[in-house]
Amino acid sequence: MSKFPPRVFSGIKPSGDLHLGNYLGAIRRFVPLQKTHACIYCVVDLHAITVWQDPEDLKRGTYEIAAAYLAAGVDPKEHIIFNQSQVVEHAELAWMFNCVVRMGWMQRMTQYKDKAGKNTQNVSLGLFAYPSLMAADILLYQTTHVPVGDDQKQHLELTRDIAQKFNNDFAGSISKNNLPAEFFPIIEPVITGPATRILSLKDGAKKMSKSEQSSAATIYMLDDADAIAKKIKKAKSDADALPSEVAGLEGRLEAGNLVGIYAALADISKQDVLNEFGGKGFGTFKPALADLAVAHLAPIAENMRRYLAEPDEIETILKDGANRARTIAQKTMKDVREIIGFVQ
Ligand code: AQP
Repeated sequence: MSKFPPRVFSGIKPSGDLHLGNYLGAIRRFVPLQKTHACIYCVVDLHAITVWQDPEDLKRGTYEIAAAYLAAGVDPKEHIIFNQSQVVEHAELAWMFNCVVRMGWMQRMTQYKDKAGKNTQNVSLGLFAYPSLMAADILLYQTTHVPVGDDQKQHLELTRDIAQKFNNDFAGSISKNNLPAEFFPIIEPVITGPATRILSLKDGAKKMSKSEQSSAATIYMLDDADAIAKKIKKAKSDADALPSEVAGLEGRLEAGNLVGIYAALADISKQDVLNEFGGKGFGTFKPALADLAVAHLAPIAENMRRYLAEPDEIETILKDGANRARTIAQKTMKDVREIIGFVQ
């Protein structure tokens, strides 16, 4: 068992409008973890600027993500909600990790390859170094568990490698400073449930994403009931009835996606969904999914709008969260500077 107290860290970047994938893959799963773990939920604005962000949109996105955390049920008093740029230690530790991580490790990151595409000479250095910053976000708080969607799995594996390499590279200094040999924890990814990868409603080969251009492909958290129902009814599907066993969804990406969304919203398994809808066509299933999605998401959107109408309240919550996060971060960084050999 890990000697570290159970602590959760996760974040979402304000790089566009928050969508159902962010909600089901991450935010929805943040809430129950509050019962068993000390949780730190961050708006990772330093990550957002790895691609160009209009300053006004960046601010708006930051409020929106904080509002979504609150509306979904994260308790900012018992736990911590803050935006990353208010705790400068994230950037400091990321620099140190840039000097630990190897180029070859970073070059293998598929998210970088996908985002850079053929444009590798013209994307920011920050986009390439993104996984070091993510490792710093997590390890700064000696986090043990990280709930994320499936697309972040490779970055979490890299975080484990960075922690391991740091612990090994500095083993002598860690011991000389009377610190535990496992200075940084080897984190556990929490990638569970039926909705770890929500797909575009228009193309099952792509994940639902903030940077998707087609709004018909994406359910946004602030969509109204009408828009949600329309998008689900027009979502790409196929001509066959739903199977009665999960194995029957193999190779039917769009059908599997819609069944996964239903399961996640109803908090049941995909098999439970098929027990109810197996043998039925999309003419029956889509309206039922639309009703469920509206019933679940509309109250959250309403709650988000209430928070968004009070930006001062959000700012107070973020500032208070940042103050508490900083206290933990400063303690870690004091030890890290000592371990590395910086005079302080
Ligand atoms: N489609 C998805 N299905 C399930 N989980 C998802 N997540 C993102 N998309 C899906 C999870 O949401 C959390 C926050 O993601 P992020 O904001 O850090 O960046 P991302 O994964 O790159 O998300 P986007 O929406 O696709 O943003 P852009 O287009 O700006 O890159 C993470 O836990 C992620 O796994």
